[in-house]
Amino acid sequence: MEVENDIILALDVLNRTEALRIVESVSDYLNTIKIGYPLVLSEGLQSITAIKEEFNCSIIADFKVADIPATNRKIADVTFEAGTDAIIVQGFVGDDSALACMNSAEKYGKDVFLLTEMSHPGASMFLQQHAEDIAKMGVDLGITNFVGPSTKLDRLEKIRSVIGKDSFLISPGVGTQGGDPKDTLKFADALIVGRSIYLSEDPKKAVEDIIGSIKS
Ligand code: NUP
Repeated sequence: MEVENDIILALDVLNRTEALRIVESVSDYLNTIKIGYPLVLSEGLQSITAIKEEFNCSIIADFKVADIPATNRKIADVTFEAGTDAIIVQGFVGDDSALACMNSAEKYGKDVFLLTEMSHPGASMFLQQHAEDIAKMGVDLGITNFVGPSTKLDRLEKIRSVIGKDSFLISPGVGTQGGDPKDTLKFADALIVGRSIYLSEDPKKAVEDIIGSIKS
């Protein structure tokens, strides 16, 4: 996936008109948008289709898919039918559940991102202890796209060492959650940034500031 300026916008707004306005304002700089439950549960899966059609951008559906294989397969199929380019899948549910999403992605010619460890403090309670095993499971399955936290760079470095330098690693937690853009890119290929951009009075300027801090 070619992520322009190494920044993925997390579009966690609840209104389609606002979503379109924000994407429009940053479209000179960004070509990859992550859409999750907030927008899709508010405005439907068609909001993915609408944004994709209007801006011709890549869409990553952040559904953190975490069910039994048969249900995962249905979720992934419906998501790809809507025009999504990639889907984020939880690894902790095990290889058969991840494989169901991979099979769907293969059928539609799309991608799976495997979520290894999460960026929030509570992730240290359960998920962190298994993150490297989850990453290893992904490698063994042939997954090449991963998600890891920018808020814990030592953990991000470990995940990178498990998945190897050629895997594609995207990292949420930059900005509002405390992660630093430039430091994160020492280990990740692209940043996921939400509130620091979409809550800004000037989202375009917010993106320019992040690009500036990456280049500084
Ligand atoms: O571990 C994760 N942390 C995280 O924040 C995995 C995620 N997918 N996310 C998502 O990234 C989160 O749901 C939100 O969409 C985005 C971060 O947004 P923000 O903290 O920059 O506003």
